[in-house]
Amino acid sequence: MIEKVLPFTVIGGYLGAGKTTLINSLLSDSTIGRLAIVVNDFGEINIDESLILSHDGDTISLTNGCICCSLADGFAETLSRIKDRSNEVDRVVVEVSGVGEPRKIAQWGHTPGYFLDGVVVLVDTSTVMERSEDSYVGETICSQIAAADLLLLSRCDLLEDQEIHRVEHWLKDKSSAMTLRSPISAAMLFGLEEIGVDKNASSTDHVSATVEFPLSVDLATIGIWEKSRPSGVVRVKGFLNINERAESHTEIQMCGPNLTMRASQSDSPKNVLVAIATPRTPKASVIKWLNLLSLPD
Ligand SMILES: Nc1nc2c(ncn2[C@@H]2O[C@H](COP(=O)(O)OP(=O)(O)OP(=O)(O)O)[C@@H](O)[C@H]2O)c(=O)[nH]1
Ligand SMILES: [Mg+2]
Repeated sequence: MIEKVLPFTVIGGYLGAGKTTLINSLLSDSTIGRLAIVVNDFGEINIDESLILSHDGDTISLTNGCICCSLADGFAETLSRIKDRSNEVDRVVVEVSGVGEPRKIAQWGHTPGYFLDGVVVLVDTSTVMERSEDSYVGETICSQIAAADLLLLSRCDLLEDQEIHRVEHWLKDKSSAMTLRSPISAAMLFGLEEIGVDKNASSTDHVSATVEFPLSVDLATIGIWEKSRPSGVVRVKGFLNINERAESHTEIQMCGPNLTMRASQSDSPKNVLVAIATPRTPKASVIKWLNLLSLPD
């Protein structure tokens, strides 16, 4: 039997940037499966009492199948407890302390039984440029930003478009990660809908393209394809038969700039990739890019 491996997503960002707000929105989204949320302290998340099924010391079980775990006993112990319940959970999401280093926490995503799905860093659009120059906290903020695979801009609702553009432009110098404005759908954040499910069910404005591949693909072709990703593409997920990995069907995950490949645990025999791009990305460019994988050498 193949051991279940849980995706591990890190949510970082400076104090008050919006990490818990994002996590609360994930907990109320029924489309993304059963989450194990890891937080320093339960006080940080605002769990609706009526959703609590049971509270057992360091774990709260919710009626929607999600669990919340406090880090009271440290990461090793908490991840071991979640692994014991891996049949009840589909993914792990960790909120990093506002002054913590997301990249360090991301290392726990390499614990056996888990794989690192990505580091999402919340950025308070209204203060980040000013705070980044603060002699006390500037370094922390810049290093959090540099650790991101995906940057999520919060408080855009309070700002003019021009100010948001200014921050987006500024971030380009600090990080090569994709930048999106919050709120985004949970499906978007996690690489979304399973293959075969209604592809229009994800965020309305984002561009989604699906391509099936009749033949298996070389690793060298994947290397070239990865480097030519159109800038709007933020997420790719799916399955491929890869010549050099002929022993198994391979699951492909791309979150921001990171490409991950691992043996598929799905029964799906399809070779198919779904790519999601930011609004206004020409769909044709996304399809053309996916099709690079089926070009002859
Ligand atoms: N207007 C607005 N308020 C937001 C947004 N995101 C978060 N907030 C508010 O900002 C405050 C802090 O948000 P949290 O989600 O608790 O921030 P956090 O990053 O978890 O904070 P710490 O855990 O203390 O580091 C709360 O009052 C939120 O309601 C946003 O996009 N727009
Ligand atoms: Mg918080």
